[in-house]
Amino acid sequence: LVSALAGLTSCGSKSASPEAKAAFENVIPMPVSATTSGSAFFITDETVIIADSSQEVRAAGEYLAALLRPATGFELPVGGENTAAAIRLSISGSDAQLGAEGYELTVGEDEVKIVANQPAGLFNGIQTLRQLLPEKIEKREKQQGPWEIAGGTIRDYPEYAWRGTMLDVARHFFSVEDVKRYIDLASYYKMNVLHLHLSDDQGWRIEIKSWPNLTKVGGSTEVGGGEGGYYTQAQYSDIVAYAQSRYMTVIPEIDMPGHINAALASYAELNPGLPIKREAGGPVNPAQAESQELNAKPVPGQLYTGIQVGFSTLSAKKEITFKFVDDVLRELAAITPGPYLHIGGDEAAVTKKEDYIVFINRFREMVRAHGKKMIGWEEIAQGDIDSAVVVQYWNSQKYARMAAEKGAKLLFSPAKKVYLDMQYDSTTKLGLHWAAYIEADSSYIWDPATYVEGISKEQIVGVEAPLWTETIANMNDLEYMVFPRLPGVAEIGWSASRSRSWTEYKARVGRQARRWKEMEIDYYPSPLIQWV
Ligand code: TNX
Repeated sequence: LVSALAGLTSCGSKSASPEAKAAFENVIPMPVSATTSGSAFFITDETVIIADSSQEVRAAGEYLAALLRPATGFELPVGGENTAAAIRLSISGSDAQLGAEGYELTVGEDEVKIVANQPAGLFNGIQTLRQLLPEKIEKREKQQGPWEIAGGTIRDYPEYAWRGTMLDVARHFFSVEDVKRYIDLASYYKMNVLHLHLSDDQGWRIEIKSWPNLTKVGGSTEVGGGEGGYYTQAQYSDIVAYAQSRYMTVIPEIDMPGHINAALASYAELNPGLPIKREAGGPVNPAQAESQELNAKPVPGQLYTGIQVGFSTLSAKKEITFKFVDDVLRELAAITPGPYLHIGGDEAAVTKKEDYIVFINRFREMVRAHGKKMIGWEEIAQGDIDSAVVVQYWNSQKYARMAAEKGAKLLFSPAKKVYLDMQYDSTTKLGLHWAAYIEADSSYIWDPATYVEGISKEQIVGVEAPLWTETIANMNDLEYMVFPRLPGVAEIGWSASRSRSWTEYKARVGRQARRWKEMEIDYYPSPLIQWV
């Protein structure tokens, strides 16, 4: 109260405190433009949220109220016109520059206004508003105010349409609650895609009603021999709906024709029965397991809990293979409102090259037949792909260029920069380091538009940071590997490269730690960043 009163000038207008102004200047991802006016707005027990122009705007208002009520203890009713001091959410539709996800946030003395063309823009504006408030706003119990927001204007819209993260729930299973928390953490930084890696050698995590053993057998374990788990279709739909409410699209991945051992262990008839022999020149196991148990040799067709890669394949000779794939893709398409199905396609080291191409081409047809677009890891560039396909670049510039030459769009996930399972340095206990040690600076200092020679910005849909979970078993591990790197990747996707600098960014990210503490995020306190 004292500092709120101190902000009152003689003529009754309120001037912003240095802390509120600092918050205004430290938003991540960095907005396109942000100017402070010198005044301030205070959320009080009289504040109302005006958001009634449509059901979705109303939902955004309710979402905002639910964020603000616990810490402020205020009622914050959501409704229509009112004379009281207000936070007003509205759709204008006439500001082309803002696009589908942009917003304009104006903080005056008596009103906070967020205007956008689409509800997704309002949602993004709300994330910015959260960062303008004192960090204790993130606490779930009532705190002492004042709830000051510095006055000013922020105009903001993203550089890339696709800003995502992948969670590997196959190597270690993560519960529906965990996935929802991850959605909240990623959407806080305006990420809009959640890619779920739903199958791999060690586990099958999505119920397929026509092939029940996939989850019954294939879902029964995980890396290290834990009990694994899977999502029923109803639980998956619950995740999808939760993501939608945060304006995130779920992209489900079934990894094929390699990384398929959990399915082979569930249905013997899918097993090609081949001896394990890698194709000459195929990828080597990148996951250098340190423990013997994790390095255990897989036995074809039996459940596997180690972390070797590149040893399993579907059989292109068996027609049942394609019945299986078609059933899986059909059921998955039916519960996935997003436009994409991810078919994996990586590290098929024991699949013959001619078979691999047959697989990719047939997968592409099936995905199309079920009304979706295909996305796959960079190796699918070898198939007959076109502009309807998205290729996810992770390691090979050659494949990335091959994909671009065929007209495909590229999603950028360079392992050396954005693989969240890579260790920070040689002392990091979790994670792997086959691609690189990736400190906070390295994951931030790169530009998708110039990273691969021969590929320009127009060919890139965006960036995605994958979290592979061979060594990541729970939320604490996850948060430690994800923070502080994920907000940096979110900024690479959102903010123009010309406005980005590590020196400037590291000061902003250092100030986020106070928010992370309130949100109980177990971040890695990188020594490169001054945490304040
Ligand atoms: C490579 S990147 C993989 C994954 C592993 C990861 C470990 C890619 C498409 N495949 O199967 O989990 O390395 O870092």
